[in-house]
Amino acid sequence: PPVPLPPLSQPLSITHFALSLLQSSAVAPTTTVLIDAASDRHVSYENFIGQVHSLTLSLRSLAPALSKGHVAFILSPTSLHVPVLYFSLLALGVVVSPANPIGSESEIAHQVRLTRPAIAFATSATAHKLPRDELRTIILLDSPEFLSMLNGVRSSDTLPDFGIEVSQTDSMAILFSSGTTGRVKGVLLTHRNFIAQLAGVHALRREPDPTLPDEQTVSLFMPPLFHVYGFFMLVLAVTMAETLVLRERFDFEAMLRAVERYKVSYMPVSPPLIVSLAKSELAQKYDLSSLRRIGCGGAPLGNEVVERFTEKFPNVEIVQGYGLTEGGGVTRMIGPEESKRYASVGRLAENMEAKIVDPETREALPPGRRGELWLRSPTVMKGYIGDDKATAETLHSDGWLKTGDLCFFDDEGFLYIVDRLKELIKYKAYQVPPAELEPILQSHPDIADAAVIPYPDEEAGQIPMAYVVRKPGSNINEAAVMDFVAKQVAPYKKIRRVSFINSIPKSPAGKILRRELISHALSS
Ligand code: AYL
Repeated sequence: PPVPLPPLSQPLSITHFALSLLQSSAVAPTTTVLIDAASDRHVSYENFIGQVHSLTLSLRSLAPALSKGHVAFILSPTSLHVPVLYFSLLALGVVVSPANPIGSESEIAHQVRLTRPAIAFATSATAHKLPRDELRTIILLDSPEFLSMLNGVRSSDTLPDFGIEVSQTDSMAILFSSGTTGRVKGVLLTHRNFIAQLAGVHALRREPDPTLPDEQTVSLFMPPLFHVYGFFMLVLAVTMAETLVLRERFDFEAMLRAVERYKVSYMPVSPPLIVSLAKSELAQKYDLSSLRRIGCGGAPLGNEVVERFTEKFPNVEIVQGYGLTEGGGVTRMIGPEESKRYASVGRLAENMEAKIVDPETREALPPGRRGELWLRSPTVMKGYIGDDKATAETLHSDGWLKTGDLCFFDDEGFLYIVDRLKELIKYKAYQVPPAELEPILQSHPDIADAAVIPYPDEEAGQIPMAYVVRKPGSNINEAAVMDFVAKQVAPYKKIRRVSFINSIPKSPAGKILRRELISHALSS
């Protein structure tokens, strides 16, 4: 039976909603919820809720006080502590803002300026990247102080309400995305956004699936927990009483070993991992027979890749989903028949409205016609924090969100992603905004002008490519350009291809004509 959306007037944090769904699944409290694959540490449901309970009490009595509406900035690799931290902060109404721990210092400083956190959580490996003078309190997740905050309550089967009234419309998280244009922005999400999404998916996943044996689902988590995909999949997995296997860093062979060791049945991934599984000889060395289903989202998945993968793993079903930070998970596939439609990303999720809009005339188009996908749903963000202009350009007052993706629907409601209209480059499903790299290139004394575009790549999907105009007299080469940028950005944002050109094509208003550069790159 579908889970009804709770009335909007009811105060409810995402933590309390998720745990109430967990309780309705009648899971044994001793069932394992979290496993750290590197150390083989196991945490049971009652210990998890006990840690959340304990940490929430500790955080509430911090001095200086941490209270509802404050922002907590989190800079940590995946660990067993991150889920506990999320659930505790959210129970208190504190807004969580997790950032990529491999970000550069200037990227992180920009994110801290956007979110104005009251507190930051880091690890002894990441803390040095935080701008100390802008942060009153920094707590290290691998410190004895934090461990003692977790251990005040040994185990617990329910979470008290802590006397804090969290409205569903209260802010819940600030995640990072560049949207359709420009630099990284803070995407403000509410508790309601995740509640609506959980209610929708929970309804689907509870439908009996005759192809799956009735046993504990063990999920191995590939997407990072700071990204909307990993963050949401984490909350969902707890809600569904799954066992979650976490790994601090990605390592292909360690991943195969973990699938074998923990009999993993489900993995949410992004396309590059399916490419690796389809191509790698290593996969043959491990017993992966427990694997039933792979969820894939975040970037386009090629047909040939799926065919190759299916030949090699005929018993593993690939269920594609499409989504974006600003709007949550938008589509999904249900069951083996639907998931054979390789070219489609599935049908609309619960509570989601969509239209295909002609980018020029803004006219809504019928099935079969291509245009920009617009979305309206209770999962859509409140806006970009502190950026009314970008919010107004993306989110219309009547609730429609422009995705910047070129798409069409077929007659049966299946969605197909054709291309990306927005500037965004996706390197292995990571966001690379050209607007961040262009000013860096332009700051080089030998560079007169520059533009960055996506270039197709089999393994990564796309790589960032720079078109560079040299200053008169300069003979700066490809390697020097790449090196200059690499020193200033996170590794996934590096420029990996350079071409020199006499001038960057621009519109009369000075906008870079990226389409022209992309056609130029593809034809040469
Ligand atoms: P962001 N196929 C093609 N392109 C995709 C797909 C897909 N399946 N999924 C995402 N994209 C692109 O904010 C598209 O251009 O979130 C989209 O606008 O980092 C952009 O990536 C959004 O990038 C899920 C499944 C959340 C996916 C997600 C969103 C992950 C990416 C929950 O269940």
